[in-house]
Amino acid sequence: MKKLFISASLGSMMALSAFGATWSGTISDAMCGAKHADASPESQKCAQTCVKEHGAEPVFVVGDKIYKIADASKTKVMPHVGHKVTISGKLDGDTVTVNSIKM
Ligand SMILES: [Cu+2]
Repeated sequence: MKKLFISASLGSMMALSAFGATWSGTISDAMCGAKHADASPESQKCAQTCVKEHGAEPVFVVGDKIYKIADASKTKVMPHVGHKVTISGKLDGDTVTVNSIKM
């Protein structure tokens, strides 16, 4: 009976992660990566310059992990480059697909 319960809860956990998850982190740029995780005014300025003027890809920094942003989600993160945000979405390998993003 105990074994059955464990496999059932594991199954629902897996279903949940396939369905979506929420992370808190910082939108940075691929050139500077985790350097902008503090979201200080300098970091915000640099990340925005990197993305908008140097064409760096926006990335999502969570702790010491750096995730890519799915192509279809890039327009959603653009207004938040350099900001600390909470993203709800789906993780596929190291690429995040954004459902919703809030500061
Ligand atoms: Cu930068």
